[in-house]
Amino acid sequence: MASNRTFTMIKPDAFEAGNSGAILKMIEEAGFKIVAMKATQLTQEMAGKFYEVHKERPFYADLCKYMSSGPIIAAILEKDNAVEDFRALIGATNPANAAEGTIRKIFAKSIEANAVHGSDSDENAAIEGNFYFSQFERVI
Ligand code: DGI
Repeated sequence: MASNRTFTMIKPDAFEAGNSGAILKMIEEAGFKIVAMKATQLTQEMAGKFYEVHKERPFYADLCKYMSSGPIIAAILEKDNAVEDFRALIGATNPANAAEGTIRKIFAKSIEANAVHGSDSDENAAIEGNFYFSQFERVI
């Protein structure tokens, strides 16, 4: 059975543009409950740890620099079929390929500055949520 939680970040481009509220509204209207949330800023080193799975990819250094370039919002979201449904809500990695009405289509600036993160598996959702939140910082 699919887990009912996923993990998201509102990335520096969307935070800086003042789009956090509008994005969170879309998330809630799509049926997700916010069960943990914080505003924070990653160091380049922490971004490197978060994106360690991508460390062999050519864009890794740029990605870590970008993700530590300004504040973000990290959150754990709850809904049936959370991971898959949230990936559908955010749209393709490259906003040029994202479907109409998706968060990335509306708010992303580029393939790198693409407004939001969404976990790609139940396993990664748990790992990523635990990266940011202790047991006491989330709804049980
Ligand atoms: O799961 P996604 O965020 O949709 O995509 P991913 O896991 O393949 O990549 C993680 C992030 O890395 C993505 O949100 C933005 C960045 N990225 C992915 N592909 C490229 C990229 N950044 C650059 N500059 N170029 C890429 O080709």
